[in-house]
Amino acid sequence: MRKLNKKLFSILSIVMLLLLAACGGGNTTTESNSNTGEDGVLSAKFGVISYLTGAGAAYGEAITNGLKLAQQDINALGEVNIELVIEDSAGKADQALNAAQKIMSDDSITAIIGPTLSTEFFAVAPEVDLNGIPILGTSTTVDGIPEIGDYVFRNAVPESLAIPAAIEKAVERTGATKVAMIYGNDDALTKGGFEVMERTAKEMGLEITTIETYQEGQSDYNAQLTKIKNTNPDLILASALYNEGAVIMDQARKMGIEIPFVGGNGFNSPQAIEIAGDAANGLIVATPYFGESSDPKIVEFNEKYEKEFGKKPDQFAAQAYDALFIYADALKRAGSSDREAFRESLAETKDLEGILGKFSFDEVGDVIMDVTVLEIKDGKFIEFE
Ligand code: 1QQ
Repeated sequence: MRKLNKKLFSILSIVMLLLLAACGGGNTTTESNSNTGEDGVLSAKFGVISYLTGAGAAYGEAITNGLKLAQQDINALGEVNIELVIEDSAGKADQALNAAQKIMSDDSITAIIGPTLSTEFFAVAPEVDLNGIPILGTSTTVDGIPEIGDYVFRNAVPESLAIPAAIEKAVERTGATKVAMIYGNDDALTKGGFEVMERTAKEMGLEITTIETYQEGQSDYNAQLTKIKNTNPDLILASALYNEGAVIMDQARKMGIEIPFVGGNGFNSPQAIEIAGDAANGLIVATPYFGESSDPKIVEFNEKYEKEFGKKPDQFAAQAYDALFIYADALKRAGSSDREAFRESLAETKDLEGILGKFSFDEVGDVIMDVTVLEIKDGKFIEFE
């Protein structure tokens, strides 16, 4: 409803502007930040807020690398020219908001990408939305993100789509009936992921043996894991970012807990293997990006990324890469870097072919994606058959 009202409002504003222009109403151009270079190529600046320093910095590194690679590829096509203004949020909501304020005060910036964590995004997006600046989350997976407002979009796989797929496959394959749960109770993603896990477990009639919680940056999980071990579950559902999740798995294996873990989006990172080593074996996640896929688009993306950055991409890099193509496509169709025109055409994104498949926004600015369930085996993410 709110969307409709806003849409009506913006249509009326455009009609008013056209009328004023027709009446010779003076200074009525809407192209405050519309930009066409000497070469005739439409250009736009996008602000990026990313988790680049701190314990989860590998998320932000993958995202900004994905964006930079897409920027090169888009600019090389010569249809539009994109400039990125990148700010570090350090994974902190207050720092993300400072970065957003800096970006919002620059009238030459058309739209924003990020921040990385849902916790940060929930702090930033309502402000950005109020200021009429389009914002797109490439990694923010919690329920309710696009519903923040008309200027808010995401191309990240929703937790409510990925987690049930992972749990269903894990249960189907292991025959599990009893699950223990653990999650971080001070982060939007880990809490949101937990809610989806609990709902799914209940819907599937699984017995929940215990629900344990931890806090950001915790290093000792002995108490929680002892409790889990004593309840003798078949599976552990863990809603964690990689930095805590990998430590939990490492300590669990050291305590002799060998059962599989099912994680949400936060756990789907090569960093889980990097940090936990062999202890990460047995982690099951669902993802829209499978690195070992033989899909030529994925193979080409992997090669380009590895050549540029000397390491393999992950889901976060792939989603960010597609995100900038979504922005470039909206910019082309808008024919202007004006924020309002850009928002209108962004909302109309339809069947855009990305490396993660065909992309459209639904009417709230959310996305439906196909996911593949993966497990870590012998230190590698492989398809979970
Ligand atoms: C969120 C996430 C994180 C794992 C992004 C890095 O999905 O906070 O929504």
